[in-house]
Amino acid sequence: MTALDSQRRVALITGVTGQDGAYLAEYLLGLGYTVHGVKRRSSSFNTARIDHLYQDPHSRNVPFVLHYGDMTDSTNLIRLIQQIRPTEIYNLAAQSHVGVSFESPEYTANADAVGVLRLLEAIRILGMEKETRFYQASTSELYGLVQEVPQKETTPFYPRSPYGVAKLYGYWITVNYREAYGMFASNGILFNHESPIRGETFVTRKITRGVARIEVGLDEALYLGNLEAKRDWGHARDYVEGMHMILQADAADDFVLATGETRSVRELVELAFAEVGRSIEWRGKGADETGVDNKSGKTVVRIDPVYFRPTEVDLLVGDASKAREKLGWKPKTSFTQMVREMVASDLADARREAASGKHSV
Ligand code: NDP
Ligand code: GDR
Repeated sequence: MTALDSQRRVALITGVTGQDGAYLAEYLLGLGYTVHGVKRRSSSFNTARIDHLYQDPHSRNVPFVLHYGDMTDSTNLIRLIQQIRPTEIYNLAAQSHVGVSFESPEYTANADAVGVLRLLEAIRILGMEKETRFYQASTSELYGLVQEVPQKETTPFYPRSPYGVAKLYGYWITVNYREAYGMFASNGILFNHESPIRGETFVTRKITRGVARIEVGLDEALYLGNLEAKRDWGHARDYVEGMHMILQADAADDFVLATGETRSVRELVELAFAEVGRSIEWRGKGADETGVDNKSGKTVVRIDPVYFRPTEVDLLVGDASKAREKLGWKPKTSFTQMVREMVASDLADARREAASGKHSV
């Protein structure tokens, strides 16, 4: 590697059109990186989260470049890495919805497990083991059935979904390539992280968006599944900084990123409604439970069993001491601040939609 090469800061982000991809791309551009992102071909626009990052997509001088690609297509991944010669690869692409993974388990394994292998093999085939650092988006879903609380790097894994099992392969193949070929390949074991650009079907965003739409009069009720599940929810903006820190460490390693606090879905519902001045009274039990808004007396939360999973992860709470001590990483945004930011953003969207008249109640 020449001296000039050692100064190159070129990142390749798979999953750049997703929540974390968008925050990470913005963060790395701010640090002066040239950022290449992989997006999937779609029949409609799928770059809404990153459109603000380039002024003119036709300009040749922008440090942000998008390429078509897919985690299920080895030749495409090899060609992209060969052309771009990234100094850092962030593998964020995945079928990331746990519930959906029960519906599409084979595709989830292909993209989320074998996809990781395809990227690692591409680095090896191209002889870039010493040139490229690799980040794998591992997950607290690896812990699954509770073995230890709080969960840390040494806690045994027991995944509870096709998604979790696919990610388990991704975790271990990353460790294996590090050990077998001396690659700088690290796992970030990230607990749930959310934001105003979180996908609308994950429970946090579904709740904040639902609350906003009920408040504005676009919807009447929010339909949810298991209210008792507990998660350690942080803000995506803080977590992408941790991803970058993981690749700047002296040696490749695996790190938990988490807040250390846990809350139930029920508490999240109550907090989000409180943001618009409503309090919820719970009535009934199980699938017949409802949440009644004390202000209007209307039922605003209902249970739909379709959202229950065949096997559930009941309790996640992470211990990020290793990341704090070795990387200096800690989360900056509180749970309440994050929910407030999400409700405010969804309220603005709902008000725009209501004003445009393009809605059906
Ligand atoms: P999103 O679902 O928001 O984004 C996933 C991204 O992957 C999207 O850009 C999506 O493209 C892309 N993608 C999906 N399948 C393929 C494929 N076959 N080929 C290429 N790209 C594909 O997820 P997040 O941003 O929330 O998460 C990022 C990563 O971190 C994921 O791997 C997720 O599993 C993992 N993770 C997330 C956590 C969280 O709480 N957010 C916690 C721990 C891990 P498109 O936009 O076209 O759908
Ligand atoms: P999770 O996130 O499965 O933790 O995976 P999600 O927000 O989907 O579910 C969290 C918990 O809420 C319960 N729940 C519901 N979930 C959804 N989606 N919709 C509902 O209506 C609903 N009602 C209750 C779920 O059962 C679950 O217990 C996320 C993803 O980002 C993964 O990619 C990532 O790896 C993990 O976080 C860490």
